Amino acid sequence: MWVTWAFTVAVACADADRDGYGADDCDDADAAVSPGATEVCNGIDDDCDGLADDPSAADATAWYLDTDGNGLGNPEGLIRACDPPLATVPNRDGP
Ligand SMILES: [Ca+2]
Ligand SMILES: [Ca+2]
Ligand SMILES: [Ca+2]
Ligand SMILES: [Ca+2]
Repeated sequence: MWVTWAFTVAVACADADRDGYGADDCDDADAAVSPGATEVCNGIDDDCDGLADDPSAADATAWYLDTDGNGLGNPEGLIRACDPPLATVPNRDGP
């Protein structure tokens, strides 16, 4: 009897938000956050890789390094990020 009770409690604690992830869920209070979730730009670490809004985010934007400061980025200086990195612009020189 005790064993059954302990097992039930353990399972409940292992996946409180019922998203299918237990001990490896970095936010067990939010079903939208789990190692199987997609990273999106929202200020939180959706996919539990330790980085919030990392460049792999599904809706990250392309930014271009503007090394000469003319307001147009270098096409080779492409950076994907949620927020504009330092010295980058959302447009680029050339084609
Ligand atoms: Ca969970
Ligand atoms: Ca979760
Ligand atoms: Ca992440
Ligand atoms: Ca995020």
